[in-house]
Amino acid sequence: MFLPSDFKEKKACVIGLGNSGSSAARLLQKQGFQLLMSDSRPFKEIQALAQEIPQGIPWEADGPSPEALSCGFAVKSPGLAWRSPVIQKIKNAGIPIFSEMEVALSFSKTKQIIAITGTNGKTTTTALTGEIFRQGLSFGQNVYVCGNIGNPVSSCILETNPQDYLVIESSSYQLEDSNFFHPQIAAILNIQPDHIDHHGSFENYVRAKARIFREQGPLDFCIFNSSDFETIKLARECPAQKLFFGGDPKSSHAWTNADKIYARLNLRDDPVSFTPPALPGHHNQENAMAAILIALASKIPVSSIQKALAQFKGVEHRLEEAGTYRKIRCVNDSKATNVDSTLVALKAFSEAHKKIILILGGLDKGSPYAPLKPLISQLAKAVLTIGTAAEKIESELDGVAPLSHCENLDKAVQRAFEIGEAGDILLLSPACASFDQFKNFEERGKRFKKILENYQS
Ligand code: UMA
Repeated sequence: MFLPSDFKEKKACVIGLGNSGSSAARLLQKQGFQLLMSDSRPFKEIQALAQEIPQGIPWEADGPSPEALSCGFAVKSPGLAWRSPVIQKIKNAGIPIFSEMEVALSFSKTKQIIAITGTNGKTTTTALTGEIFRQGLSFGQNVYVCGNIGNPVSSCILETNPQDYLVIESSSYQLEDSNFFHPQIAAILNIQPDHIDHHGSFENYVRAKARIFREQGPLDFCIFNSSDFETIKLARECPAQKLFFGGDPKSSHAWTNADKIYARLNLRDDPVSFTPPALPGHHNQENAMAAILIALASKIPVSSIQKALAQFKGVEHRLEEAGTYRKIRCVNDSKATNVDSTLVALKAFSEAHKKIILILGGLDKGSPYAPLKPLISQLAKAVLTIGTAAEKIESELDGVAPLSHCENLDKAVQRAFEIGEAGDILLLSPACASFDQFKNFEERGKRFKKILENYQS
């Protein structure tokens, strides 16, 4: 456990110059720590990141240097794998390593922590939960939405007060690094194979997810998806009070029926009905069920929950309506960086028989694309491939739908408007990471929306 007082006189080595690293450095600088930031990438590649580094903090490329290896403790960015050479070197030097999230939480004034994980849906559920809390909190209370969603916990932790709430989107990377993380309310939305390259195996990935409830006790809540096999398996080992969504109404705390969500905290209670947000797909109803149960467990008034659900418009880059151009509906799902996420997107358009023009590709993450075959053959008019994964995708999806090798997003969109007709849906849901051609999935999604503007008429 990171106790700031134990390390006050020691120099911190913050590993990784990304979003987490620079936020953690800012936080530690404000707390008076001596610092060195270290990135193992070469200077040329991190020059741009270095511009974000707070003034007065020394940093290095090509790390870790002997200076970094003589620091008193290290703060790890979530994307660095434990078996990466830089982490191994720091470990071998006997330097204690703490995660950005746990270092940040050691400065938290609130213990009211909500954590949401899952292979898919965690960003939407986290954002929706934040909206519900914003509607429902009392005067003087604040909610901070942070974590994997893009604001590191370090970026807001010093603003918190004891009455506030933290709603943390927790990735498997962050959970894997957690040793004392103790959310009062946790939710596991679903678990499908993902990030095997980082964790080494699916089993390790599942074990990382299970850390979300490891420190919980009988006064805490953990929410599980009854229709997700791996999630339900984990529920057996959870020490908190368990709430289930999506199963049989008799044994569930939340379920759907005729476009309504019914929810209750106690199986003996009558359920309250809610209208889910106007977002496509059953998965979004699952996200809403989880957010409603989190809110009920936090005693947020039902009327505030209803209001937030009605106002929620979804999250950028996640099945985001990007406009209609030349009578083709365009949907930006750039956040779909794995096959399962693309499956979720296709299921959201299950009525669109042979109308989907799907852009797939980017940086391959090692999972097979074959699970996409049934839905692609049912729904896709064409598949347009981009990025370094294109050839693998083409060979695995050969014969399922007409395939077009487009190299990049500009060419894919151009091709889509050549073959598309009124009423078609152009869906960017790449099933791949973006790093071969973009900085991140956000840049890919924004680029998609920008390119579409060329097709106004
Ligand atoms: N680096 C090294 N050595 C290495 C590898 C990386 O020095 O061997 C350096 C890189 O050069 C870079 C830094 O580490 O400077 C990157 O650190 P990072 O990968 O932890 O990225 P951050 O910018 O800190 O962003 C992280 C999350 N990224 C990952 O977990 C990969 C962001 O989630 C998160 O929003 C942010 O912290 C704030 O909490 C992104 C993500 O893709 C959205 N997450 C994955 C997902 O959702 O599937 C888990």
